[in-house]
Amino acid sequence: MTDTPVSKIDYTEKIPNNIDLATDRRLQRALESWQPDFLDWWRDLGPEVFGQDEVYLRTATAVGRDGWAHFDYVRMPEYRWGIFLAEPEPGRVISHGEHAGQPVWQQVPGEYRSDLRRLIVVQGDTEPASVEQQRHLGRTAPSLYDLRNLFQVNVEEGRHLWAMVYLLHGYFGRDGRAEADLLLQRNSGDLDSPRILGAFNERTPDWLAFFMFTYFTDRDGKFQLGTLKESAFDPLARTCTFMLREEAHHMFVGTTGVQRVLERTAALMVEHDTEDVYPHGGIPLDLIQRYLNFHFAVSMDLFGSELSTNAANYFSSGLKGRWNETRRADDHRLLDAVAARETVRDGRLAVDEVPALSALNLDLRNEYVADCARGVKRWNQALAAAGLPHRLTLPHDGFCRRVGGYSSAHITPAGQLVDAASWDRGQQHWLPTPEDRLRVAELMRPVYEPGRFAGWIAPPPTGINNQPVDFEYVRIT
Ligand code: BYC
Repeated sequence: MTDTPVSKIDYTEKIPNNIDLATDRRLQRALESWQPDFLDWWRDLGPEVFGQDEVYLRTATAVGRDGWAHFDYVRMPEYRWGIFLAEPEPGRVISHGEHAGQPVWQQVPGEYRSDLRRLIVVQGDTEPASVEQQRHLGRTAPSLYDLRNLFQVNVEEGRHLWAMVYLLHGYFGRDGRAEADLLLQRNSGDLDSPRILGAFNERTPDWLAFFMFTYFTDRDGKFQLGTLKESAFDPLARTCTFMLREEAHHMFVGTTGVQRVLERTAALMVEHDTEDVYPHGGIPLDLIQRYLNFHFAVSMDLFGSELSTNAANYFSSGLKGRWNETRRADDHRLLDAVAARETVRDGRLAVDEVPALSALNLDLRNEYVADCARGVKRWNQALAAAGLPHRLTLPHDGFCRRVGGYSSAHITPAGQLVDAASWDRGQQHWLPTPEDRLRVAELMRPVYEPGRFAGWIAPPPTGINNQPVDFEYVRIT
């Protein structure tokens, strides 16, 4: 394995990279033999239909902070998926855990091999899963602008898969190669061979679900990558640092997507003086809230249990840090620290004190919830700007959970513990109903004329890469 990366990305290679792949023949051969399987998977389970169409896409050309991307028309199967790591940080030392202060590792220590592999596999599994979940959405895009954003997200999730496969092939030998093959064999929603984490087996059937997914579920990606970026295993840290740069656009798609839906809904509510905007071609606010509740809850499950010895071990051994680890003003070891955890006790919600080291999934989840709340605040400003008193809210952390301490109880969005009968009665008000799904599906008609937008969503204020909003973002042949 070479440890001397170059910052410029070499596009003359079969697999573009900035890791000097040509000097490591074994790794190069391994990756080149995986590449056709990836392309087969992309053809079979990647975006439907659009193989010959030209899409105005961003491709990474360097890994520095500025000017790292190039925009041009690309046929998606010809997209240059590659392996890009952020620049090495000279003298970087481990930021947390029992090895804090020691130099970071360029190779995988034997004792952490299986834990590290597990983390990389779980991360890698989510990337192709999301592409599979979004496979059909191109048929019903509300505009060429949105269609292009969907494809940008898809090709970059494909690249993030490459990022994890590079680590598996480069550092985990034969079992790493076997895991890389399995990443293409498990599929979202497959009964026999599902994706590893729950949210990645849910459907993303329509564009409202897509925007909620990119807001809530991609945001789990942002926070998990933020902890892996602190890893003592430097190749993983540098890989995740660069992935986070691409991830920012995915956050943008979710935040602005929901915002534009809301703006349109608000405009229709004001224009027709009614909450029932569906007959006027809009998505009603209460339905948007139910989608929000669902996507928030399944994304909260992605953080695992509030108390987790896995999480404690990952932290102590240096494999996974905390969000903003280096900016935290504590000892970065947490041996005596405590944290507050809400739990269900004797039929009530109660807060207790737990060892901080065991509560690291909760620590990350709390950071995530605070970040989610910022978006909701922004969306509510759109409602306020339209002169409406209505507001969206994040449900309680315990709402509709299948993982962790809340999963044994029924908790309403407002945070009330209820019995099974009340839960069953309430569900139709709190979670998308079959009728909601049908109504949204009815509105999902493709609009593929430059500058035109479906009636349920407002146009964005600006285009991509300084192009006008009515730019031909996808040339459909
Ligand atoms: N569904 O000790 P616990 C992204 C399993 S998203 C099913 O509480 P731990 C992206 C768990 O694996 C970011 N199973 O969990 C977004 C464990 O199983 P084992 C993805 C679940 O280990 C959008 C057992 O339950 N990256 O990038 O502390 C588009 C006990 O659990 C679930 C990562 O997640 C679930 N929801 O924490 C594209 C980072 N939750 O080991 C991309 C890497 C838990 O006993 N992963 N389980 O068989 C991790 O750090 C941890 O594995 C987790 C779980 C945070 C996921």
